[in-house]
Amino acid sequence: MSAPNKSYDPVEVEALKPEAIERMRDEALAAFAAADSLDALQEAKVAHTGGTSPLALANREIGALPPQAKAAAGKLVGQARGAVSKALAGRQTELEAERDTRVLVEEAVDVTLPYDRARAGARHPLTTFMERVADVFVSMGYEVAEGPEVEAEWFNFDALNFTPDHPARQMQDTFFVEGPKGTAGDESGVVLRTHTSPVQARSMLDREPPVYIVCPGRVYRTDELDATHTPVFHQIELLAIDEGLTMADLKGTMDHMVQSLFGSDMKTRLRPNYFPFTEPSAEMDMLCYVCKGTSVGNPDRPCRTCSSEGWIELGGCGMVNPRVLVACGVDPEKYSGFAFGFGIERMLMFRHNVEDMRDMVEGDVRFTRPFGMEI
Ligand code: FA5
Repeated sequence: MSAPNKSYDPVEVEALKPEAIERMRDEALAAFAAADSLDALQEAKVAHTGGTSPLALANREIGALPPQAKAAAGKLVGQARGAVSKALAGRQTELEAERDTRVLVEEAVDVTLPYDRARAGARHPLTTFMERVADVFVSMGYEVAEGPEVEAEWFNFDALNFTPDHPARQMQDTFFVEGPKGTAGDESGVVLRTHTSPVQARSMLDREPPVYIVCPGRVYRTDELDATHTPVFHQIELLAIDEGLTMADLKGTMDHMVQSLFGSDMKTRLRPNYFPFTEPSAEMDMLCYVCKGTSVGNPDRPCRTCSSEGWIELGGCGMVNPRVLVACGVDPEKYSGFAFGFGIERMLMFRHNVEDMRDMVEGDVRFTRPFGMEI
């Protein structure tokens, strides 16, 4: 810095000449404009606005000027520094915006990409749906009952009024664990239960009436695996034994079930059928929950869910045969009861438009995942 000008003589300071200040300003502006990153801008900032920058040094020279020249020089340097600060702030804002845009692109996360982390498991939709159905009956006061999957032939067939020559007892329908009744001189063979109905007999023998039970469980038949059959599947059995029960109670109970599961405007219908353990017996259908019957005779609005039948087959039902009541120690003069049994796989198929039952049993998580993480 030059020595103070005590004599008040005009002094020519090179660094304070207007053209010098202008050059310093323009060099600073050019350096900021050329900075292509925030780091480069920081370097230019130090070089052109720092304590040893040309403009800062020029500013210090003002002190050496005679008083009458100080104001003009101060104004000149001040304007130049103001322009430099403004340009610096402007470039800073531009580069920060560029950085933010780049970061948003470079660090964007594609949330649809599959990721490596092990996914939390969830229960199979068959299990959760079976429990949901059972819950409908639990909320009506029914008790959940269980029975063995490896079952005595007596419970699976005899107690349920299947005659010894009933076709269901044949090897081609039933998995025998120990030979059919009589083959080895045994009282009763041992089977993989072919339905959940033996739990009816077990429940009546275990409990005093009234009996209200719901039994979800796995059953086995020698059916080939195809789009609508599997050799291992699930059923839900319902049994109510009390004084004065009629088919009207059965139908009312089933209407409540379909309304709980499919909507309040649902209803059921009965078609005559035969089961050895119920009399009378019926097949129960529910109104198609998709078309509500409007597709019947209406070729313009075909329904895939019910094949335009208007109704969907639910399962078998009827009033418990008095012979079964007697075999299970219940007085048929005092008590009557109804029973109902249906397949969970078939119900899950039409409820969720599953076209092939094999998808349910093959264990591919791409089938189960859309059902969510219900646990
Ligand atoms: C029975 O098993 C009777 N126990 C039902 C019953 C209970 C009637 C109480 C009266 C009183 P059925 O053989 O029709 O009935 O089988 C019932 C349901 O099991 C069928 O409607 C069907 O949904 C399902 N089902 C039968 N075989 C298979 C199979 N191989 N794969 C998947 N589901 C099946």
